[in-house]
Amino acid sequence: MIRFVCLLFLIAPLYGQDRMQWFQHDKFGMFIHWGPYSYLAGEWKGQQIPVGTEAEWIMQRFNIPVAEYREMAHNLNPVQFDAKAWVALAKATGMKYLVITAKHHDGFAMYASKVSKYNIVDWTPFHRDPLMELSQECKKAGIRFCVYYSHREDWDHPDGFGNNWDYPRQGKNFDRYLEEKSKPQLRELLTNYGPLGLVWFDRGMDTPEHTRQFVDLVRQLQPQCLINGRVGSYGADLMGDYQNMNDNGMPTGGLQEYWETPQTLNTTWGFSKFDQQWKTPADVIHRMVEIVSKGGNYLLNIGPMADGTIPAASVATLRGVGEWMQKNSESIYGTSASPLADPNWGRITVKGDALFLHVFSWPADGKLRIAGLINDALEAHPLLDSANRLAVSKSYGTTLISLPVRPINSPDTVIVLRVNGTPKAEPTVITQGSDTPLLLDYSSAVTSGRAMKRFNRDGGFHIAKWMGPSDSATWQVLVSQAGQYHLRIRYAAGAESKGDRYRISVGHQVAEGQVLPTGDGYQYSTVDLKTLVLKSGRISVTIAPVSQLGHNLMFLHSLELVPDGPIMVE
Ligand code: H79
Repeated sequence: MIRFVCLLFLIAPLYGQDRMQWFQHDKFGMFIHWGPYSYLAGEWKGQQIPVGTEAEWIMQRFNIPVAEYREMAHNLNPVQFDAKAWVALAKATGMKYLVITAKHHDGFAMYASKVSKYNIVDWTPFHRDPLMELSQECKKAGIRFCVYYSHREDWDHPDGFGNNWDYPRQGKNFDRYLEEKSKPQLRELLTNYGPLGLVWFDRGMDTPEHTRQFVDLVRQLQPQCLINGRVGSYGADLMGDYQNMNDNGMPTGGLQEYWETPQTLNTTWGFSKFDQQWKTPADVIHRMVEIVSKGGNYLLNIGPMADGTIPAASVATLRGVGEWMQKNSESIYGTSASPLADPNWGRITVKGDALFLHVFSWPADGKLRIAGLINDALEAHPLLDSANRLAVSKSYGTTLISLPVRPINSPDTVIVLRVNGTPKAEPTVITQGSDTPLLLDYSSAVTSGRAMKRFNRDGGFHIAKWMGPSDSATWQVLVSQAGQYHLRIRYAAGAESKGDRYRISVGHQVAEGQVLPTGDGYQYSTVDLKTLVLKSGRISVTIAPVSQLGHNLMFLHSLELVPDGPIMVE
């Protein structure tokens, strides 16, 4: 029995890894928001959704009665819809997966559902199933077909979350909604459309128990299908396969888990006739490279019109991105995050012993500077001109590359730099200004063991997953002002961590503390630990649990060394 359990432990993470391979490789997906809200296009009885807010929220925003919204939904008739053309556009843009709203918060199903007549086949004159057509075209094109399903929010069902204008909150039986609609529809999607790449849930779930039921349903019907992080209750630990940043969110980097950021092409997800704030191909390429340079995936949205037309401005932008991808995608697919700090001229992606230097702004002196790279440079050339060997040198820890006079492929010219072995960075050293606290947070930490830098789904970042003394985080700190410092720790912790001991070494000095729970979710609070006297000079600071724990020690936000008043010069 014990042996069997051990075997499961060995295999389980491998299974997870295996499932994640395509996701990690592919980087770039198309998100599609399409539903009855697309017909309203941001306007209801003369009232407009302001540019900058979500047009697919129109039912909730204007408290449109269910009866009236249902009546409106009969008008959806996307006669211009062309699954082949949509998939071809995704493919030409370099996107490798496609996620479409099977049901958004308004409760309308964009596929042939037997669970509720409130779906595009039964409710509209269109009588076709766009998800079936898209899934078939995706299969032909080698694009992974995926669905978005809003599993908690439903403004149409009397027991769903969110519609308190038609259905008072007090009378709701949420379990009934889950059993009658949410789970049966998810079951249909997992059964009728072939293998799904992933299911994209939204807005979390109310409890970990309910979340578990959705995770189990996906695992049971399609074990290879990925589950996004928003399946879960936001206060609890991740129960999906990867994290999502907030809508349009961008981390500062350093995350050590699988993640994806959903982003808009203008400022809304569902189509709005008012929103013309389109991103340019350069904007999209720069965002994509930034995301990939930090180890994430980019899920970029289009909001087709009610008739099935994709707005011309979106098509134009995607075509521009596609032209760049056609030539440069080697520097995107299958790459991983750069270990180096963000350079001011662009971003860096990494594959094997190659660094792809994405130059967004051309250095005026023609010299590209890369700080903190430990490896020796072997050779450099533009990705699109491999015969053009560029001179490389190293001086005072900075690698210098002499660039061609002009960019080869604006808005992002890629230079390939080959080095000896896997690219490694000099550790970040935290320095201090005058009388300012030294902040030791996730971004400059080096983690060991199981300790991981993570996103918390409330929009913050922390270090978690420490279970024993070998799971640690370390910072290199340059103290320039000798004197007295207050050591502070900022963290969130659940009840299970109460009394857990942790140890912080600051140079040769040691401080110990015991975890105090901070409540449910990620309610960070700051605790003063100890006053220390520090000399000036370089020290390392390390934190780890004192003993083996059966659970996570804490969600560490940061350590702080706060100078105690004016400081005497040594
Ligand atoms: O599907 C897209 C959004 O509709 C969905 N997620 C992406 C992928 C989403 N669900 N919830 N939220 C986004 C956040 C909710 C924001 C809100 Fe509001 C702020 C809801 C009410 C206030 C923005 C402003 C929307 C309506 C008014």
